[in-house]
Amino acid sequence: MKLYYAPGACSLAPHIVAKEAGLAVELDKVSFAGGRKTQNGEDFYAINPQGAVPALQLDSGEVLTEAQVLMQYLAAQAPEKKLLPTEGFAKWHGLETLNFIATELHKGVGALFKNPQGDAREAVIANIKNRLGLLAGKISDRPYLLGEFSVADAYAFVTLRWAKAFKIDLSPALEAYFQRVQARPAVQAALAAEGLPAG
Ligand SMILES: N[C@@H](CCC(=O)N[C@@H](CS)C(=O)NCC(=O)O)C(=O)O
Repeated sequence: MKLYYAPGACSLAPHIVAKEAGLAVELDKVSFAGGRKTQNGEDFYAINPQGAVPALQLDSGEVLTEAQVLMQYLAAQAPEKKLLPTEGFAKWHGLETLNFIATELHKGVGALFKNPQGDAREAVIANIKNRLGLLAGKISDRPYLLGEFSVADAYAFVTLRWAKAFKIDLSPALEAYFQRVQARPAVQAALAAEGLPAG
């Protein structure tokens, strides 16, 4: 399998999941500057017409996109690692949590990459603060979002990393959660492989 990624982008989440799952995944870095080229100079639009990372190329040659789907696929390749509940209501709660992260946090915090100004920026930041409060409520007093570590934590971690980079203060509970996820060896390994410092 090959994961197309950009350092620190949402592709970091499936990268962490691959490491947590112990799967051998080749990395291919996509450059956003000067057109979307892979590190071998291929046209990334030919792999994902949206031009967005992450994309996962399977050994069959098929390509999967959409971060939360990649993470579900990777988790399913190593069921013994229990990276996402697959039974009962816990399964639906896990999917609910992933969708919340994708649509509210990934796209919510990600809006700051478009560099909104003035009132528009204030509105984006107010929305992010509200959604971070909701995230903290979902974690509550548990170590991880679904109780045990899951792909949802890898995804939430990436969006919290962005929030911190944009100087949005995390509550003490969310900061402790961020540090707990970051301390995991698989997270450290993925950060190092992407050349990223710990936050
Ligand atoms: N719907 C996609 C969106 C992925 C996405 O937003 N990727 C960002 C990086 S975090 C990207 O590649 N942006 C560049 C672009 O879309 O042109 C998913 O959930 O995976």
